[in-house]
Amino acid sequence: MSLFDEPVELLPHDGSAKYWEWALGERSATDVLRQLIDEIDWEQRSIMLFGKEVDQPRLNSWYGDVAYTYSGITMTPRPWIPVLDELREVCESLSGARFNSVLLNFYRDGRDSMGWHADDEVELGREPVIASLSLGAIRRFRLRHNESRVVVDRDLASGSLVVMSGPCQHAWKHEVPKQKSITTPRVNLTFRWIHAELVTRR
Ligand SMILES: O=C(O)CCC(=O)C(=O)O
Ligand SMILES: [Mn+2]
Repeated sequence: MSLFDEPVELLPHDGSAKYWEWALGERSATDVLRQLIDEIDWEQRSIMLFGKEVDQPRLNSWYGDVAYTYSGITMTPRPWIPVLDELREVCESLSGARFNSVLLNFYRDGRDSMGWHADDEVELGREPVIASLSLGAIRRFRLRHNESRVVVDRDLASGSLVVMSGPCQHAWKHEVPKQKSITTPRVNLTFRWIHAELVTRR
């Protein structure tokens, strides 16, 4: 086992965000990235911003066993495909948790981003384990504590994994800011366990 196999803890308190610099074993991150860009049914969704409908600054797609409502949008899941099954197994074995769904985000270049939020929807349960796998361009991931406003920054390598757990989603928010100098794409997969019995109609 190499040093790369050992995760580092990113959070000082109030939950955990473990970071593995390399999670893919013998797999090439470039091959996986290419495969995902080709095989995933990417969608451009819109959100309401100050009463106006605007495109989300990224593409995304939802795979798995149950539907999910995210920022007011209900996503009907697509069935698992082999590459996602394979990546799910990687995430399950490193995190020790199980996942029945994955949200994929495609940041076409550094103008795409994701704003401050927590993954705290009721159907994720009280202290969700979320495994976040990154491929392609190195992008900054930021976590900000809700009370102290302490910020933790980490540039996420291609082939890396972040596993958030415990009270992380209650005590911290996270974002992927725009980085205008980045011209190459990144795909991020967040594996989640959706508790179908907790799904509410909104
Ligand atoms: O792209 C990332 O690293 C984070 C994605 C994320 O936070 C999410 O999908 O909820
Ligand atoms: Mn998130």
